[in-house]
Amino acid sequence: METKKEFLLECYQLGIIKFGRFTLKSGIESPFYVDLRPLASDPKILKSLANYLLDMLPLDNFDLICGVPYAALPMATAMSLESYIPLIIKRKEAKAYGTKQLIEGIFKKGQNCLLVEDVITSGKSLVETIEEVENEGILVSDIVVVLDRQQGGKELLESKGYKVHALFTISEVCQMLQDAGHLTDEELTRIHDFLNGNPVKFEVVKRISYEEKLDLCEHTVAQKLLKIALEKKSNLIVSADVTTTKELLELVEQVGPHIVALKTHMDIISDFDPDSTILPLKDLASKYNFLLMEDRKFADIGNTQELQFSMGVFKISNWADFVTAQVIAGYDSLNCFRNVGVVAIISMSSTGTLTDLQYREQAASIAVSHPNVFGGVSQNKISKELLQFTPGVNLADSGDGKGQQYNTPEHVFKKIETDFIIVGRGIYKSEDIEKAALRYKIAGWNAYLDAL
Ligand code: S5P
Repeated sequence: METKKEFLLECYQLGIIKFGRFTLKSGIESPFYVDLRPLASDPKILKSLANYLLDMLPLDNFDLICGVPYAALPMATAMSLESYIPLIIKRKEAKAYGTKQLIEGIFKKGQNCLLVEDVITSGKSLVETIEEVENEGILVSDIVVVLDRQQGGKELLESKGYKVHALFTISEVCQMLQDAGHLTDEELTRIHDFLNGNPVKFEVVKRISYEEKLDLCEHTVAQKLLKIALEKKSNLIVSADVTTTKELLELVEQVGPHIVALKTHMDIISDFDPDSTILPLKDLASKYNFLLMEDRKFADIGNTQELQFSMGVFKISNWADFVTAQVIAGYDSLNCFRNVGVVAIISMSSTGTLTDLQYREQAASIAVSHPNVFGGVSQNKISKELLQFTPGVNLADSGDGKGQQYNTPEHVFKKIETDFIIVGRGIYKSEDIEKAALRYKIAGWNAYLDAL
């Protein structure tokens, strides 16, 4: 079985929790908004959810299950199917005709009923529901909820002698989402302030423009990239993960006019040849005005990296404008990349990446201080002095089944203030490659403008 965190991330993809600025029914402004109803639209998730909830409970204690209408009805039904505990249904209002009963289904007075609720906030509506169920002669001792918003509900019910079992608390959810790169440090602080009853500051911090970045970033490659971005009104980098020279050059002919840089993994080109692969590529780069980014992700000691960079079949130093490198081997390992720019890998887009907060902070501090480094590949906001590159961008998919996790251009420009999006399969696997490139270019540029 997947971990609770993996399960949460799957649920998150259904859009059950949103971060921003929301006005609640009470008029209060909240930094997050929760709606668990979409969980019922994914049968696999609903079934897992039922089992996660059942696993927390002393099941022998219950004769009946009842969901609080409406969001918890499918959850209670799924739990009943998984546990064989009979379901009863509580109406929102008693029928005005016929039997006038409030509870539908077969039950006897004195039976103990497990109540299921999606979210517990203040707990007041649950108290009312419990009363209505108890008025029918049914006993209630336990309530199971998917999410505890930690706004006093659990305490209120416990003070009345009920046991509340919550699968997740909002703090736990936010921490998991932050670890997975879906929530910034500022958003997390705002949520903690909100939960602690402190005033929440919603000031909208505008992201910095490419013009302002031109003043901040001195590295010549950074300057070139920013100027191309402004000229072409593009922040798109295409990841050309194709495996032959022919495919590579055909791809570039189509995407060239729309990109600021072409990202390659030259070691996957099966017929690589400096003359027939690199020379025409260089020509296309000057024809369409874009830079060449070799995504080699160097990760060795300086001496080995120096050899990998300038020797071997690919002789990257002869043609790349900039390269990616891990910082795992430390500051000095990056000294060998002379005459090119380096983009440091600060965090990764894949599930289970080891680039946690502590790693990211250390990686960023090397990146900011090293003169060869002008940027970082990151899924989180990084220092303004670096150009930020974000892969894992796709308008259609949320993942690839192999660990890749996707975000939209909107998310990465607004939430993590990236400077360049890196798109691979979203473009080169598309039926009309040129159209797809244009679509991502426009989406990226508009998302950048919207974030300003
Ligand atoms: O964290 C990362 C870093 C990189 S550079 N996640 C990534 O996906 N990449 C690269 O971006 C990856 O090696 C691939 O070349 C590209 C993403 O491709 P896509 O097809 O998933 O868009």
